[in-house]
Amino acid sequence: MVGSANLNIMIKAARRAGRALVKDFREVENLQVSMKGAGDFVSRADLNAETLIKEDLMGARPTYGWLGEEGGGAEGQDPTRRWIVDPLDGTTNFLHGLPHWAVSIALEHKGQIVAGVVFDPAKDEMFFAEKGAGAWMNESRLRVSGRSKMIEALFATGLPFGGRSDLPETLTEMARVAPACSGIRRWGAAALDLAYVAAGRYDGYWERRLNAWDIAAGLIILREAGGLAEPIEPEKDIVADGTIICANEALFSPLAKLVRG
Ligand code: 2AM
Ligand code: CA
Ligand code: CA
Ligand code: CA
Repeated sequence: MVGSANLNIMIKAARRAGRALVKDFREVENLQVSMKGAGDFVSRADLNAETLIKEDLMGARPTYGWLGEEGGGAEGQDPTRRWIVDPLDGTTNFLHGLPHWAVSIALEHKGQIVAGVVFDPAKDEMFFAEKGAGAWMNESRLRVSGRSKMIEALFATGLPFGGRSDLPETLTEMARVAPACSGIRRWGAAALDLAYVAAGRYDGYWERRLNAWDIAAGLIILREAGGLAEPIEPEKDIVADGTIICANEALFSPLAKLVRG
């Protein structure tokens, strides 16, 4: 697919940050790590990757606003456009030497996500989408799975990490979903969970307490691949509420019903 200029800027930025992250990942034991809160780690790799991405994106589009996990937010001269960036989604995996983490970059226009890139450098998988142009992984078009039987479905979720009060809710949801499906995975990188539903690897995914930078890019990739997504409480907004249930068309309702209880 031939992407827009902005998409190409995003892909280039994700690749550059990805190269830096791969170097840090090879020597992860030497990384400086600090704690932002209970169970919430940040390393020099997260910070360095965000600096590189910001340099590329703000260098190319200096009037856009910015929201990054590590750098906070800033309104731009153009208040209608904003980059939403998680420089390293899956920091805990990264710090444990598990090759399951990604760079997540989204572009928002007038409150809507119009483009998203989720890059997994360890597997060289570049997931991307633009509004109305479909979703892709490297050269392949993405499509959510065609499975329609709950008992054959593989779902993903995220378990609340240290210090979060919503662990009981997620455990209760898992207790309802697990007996009805063929398995639940919990890999700890929300952006990849969404990209994997888009790619038909998982049939669905749900999680609570996510931030805009965890889901903005993955969400447009999922929707452009034909996936359905709603917040856990249907009248809310996914990004604002930070909760999500998503799946292919056939499995969305049965999964949502079990998650919502
Ligand atoms: P992160 O690695 O960028 O922090 C896993 O279910 C999701 O939750 C990931 O997207 C992960 O993103 C995020 N996450 C894990 N621990 C977190 C924490 N302590 N605070 C905020 N988000 C966290
Ligand atoms: Ca983090
Ligand atoms: Ca994240
Ligand atoms: Ca992060």
